[in-house]
Amino acid sequence: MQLNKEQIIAVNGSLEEHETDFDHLADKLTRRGVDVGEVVAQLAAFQVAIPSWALGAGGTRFGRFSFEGEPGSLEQKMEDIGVLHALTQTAGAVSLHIPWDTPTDYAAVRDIAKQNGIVFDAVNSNTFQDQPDNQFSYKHGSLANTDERIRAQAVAHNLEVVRIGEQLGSKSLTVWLADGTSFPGQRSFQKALSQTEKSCLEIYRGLPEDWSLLIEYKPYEPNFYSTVIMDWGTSFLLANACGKRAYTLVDLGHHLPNANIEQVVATLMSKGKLGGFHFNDSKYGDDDLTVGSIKPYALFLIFNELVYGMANNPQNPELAWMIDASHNIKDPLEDLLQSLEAILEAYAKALLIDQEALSTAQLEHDVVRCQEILQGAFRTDVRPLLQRARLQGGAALDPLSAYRKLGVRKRLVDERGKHTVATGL
Ligand code: PSV
Ligand code: MN
Repeated sequence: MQLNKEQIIAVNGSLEEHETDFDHLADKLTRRGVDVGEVVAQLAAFQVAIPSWALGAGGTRFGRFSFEGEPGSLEQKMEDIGVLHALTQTAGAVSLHIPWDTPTDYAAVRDIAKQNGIVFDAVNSNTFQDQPDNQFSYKHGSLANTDERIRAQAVAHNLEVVRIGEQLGSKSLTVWLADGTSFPGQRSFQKALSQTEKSCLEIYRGLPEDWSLLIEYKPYEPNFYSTVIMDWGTSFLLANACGKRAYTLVDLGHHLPNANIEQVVATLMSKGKLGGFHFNDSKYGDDDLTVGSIKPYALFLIFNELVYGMANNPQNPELAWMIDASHNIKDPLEDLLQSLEAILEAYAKALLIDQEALSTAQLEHDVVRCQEILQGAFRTDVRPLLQRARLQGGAALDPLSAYRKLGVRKRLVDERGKHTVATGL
């Protein structure tokens, strides 16, 4: 299924209310010294990759409730991303997880991507689940395993993922390791870290010259006592050990409670080592909830650091942006539309921060003013700016309501049936 521009324009209907709201906001912001055209252009340019594993229903270890009309193949997943992109003009990339979404027909997948204006972002390896054709099990680890043969199998898998990504135009590999322990004494921390470093180096050395390695971290889960790459510091250390094109990837859900993620972002960017970002939200742990559904102010503060870093830290590469969520009870496409909106809202608000005034207030130790500047931007209703950016690209005024009015889910169920099951967690 593909949505075309005419359908979207028709469903947008009258733009009168939008124009009134936009003009009112633009006047206000212009008086505050904001270059509104520039903010709209930055919003229009912002693209977030959709993970191939998040288009069907997710689940928990207690069960999974299927969602009707789920994409049953990679081609159908690409079509779903095409729908998101047509509605928002923000979802112009896909991030594949291998082997969940190994293409069977590369030409067909490239074709669908082209038709829908989608590029291939980072490819993700999977050494946290055993595969039928694996000689060895990852039950006791992969890149950190005590058994050299298992480490070699895991390294070879990562390089195979790179070969797959090369055929699609990807330029980075994301490694997330489940390696760790559930019980004290189960494994030597120091040996596990040094094995992991060696394995990462082997992967890094096997990358094409224009590729980068993104190293994700997570403090616990599926192991509950320790994780080998537990935090940004460990990831940073491994990235440094690998070389220039290895970076840390921040997943918002991969921190212990109350971690100051905005400071993590600032530290990594100032050292030129923040390579990628996985958006989601959480209340307790790696909950993988809709972006901005629990802590929108924290997301805004993170974007403040990202905006500052993108403008002032040229040593940091362009970031690989991705949503990493699990859609357990909502329609996955609706959930992703909500996440995309929340990301752009936080970005837009961060772009409104008067960085010069903030810097002056900081120099003057005017703490109250510092807070007022941040909260003034946060309290602004920026939705007319998002709407304008979308309209300029031929997307929907209100993507979620357009999705419903166009009856997308019903059409997908009619095409695919009620019982297809998408791959992923
Ligand atoms: C792990 O929790 C993670 O965040 C990694 O990015 C995985 O590749 C992804 O989720 C999917 O399970
Ligand atoms: Mn992630």
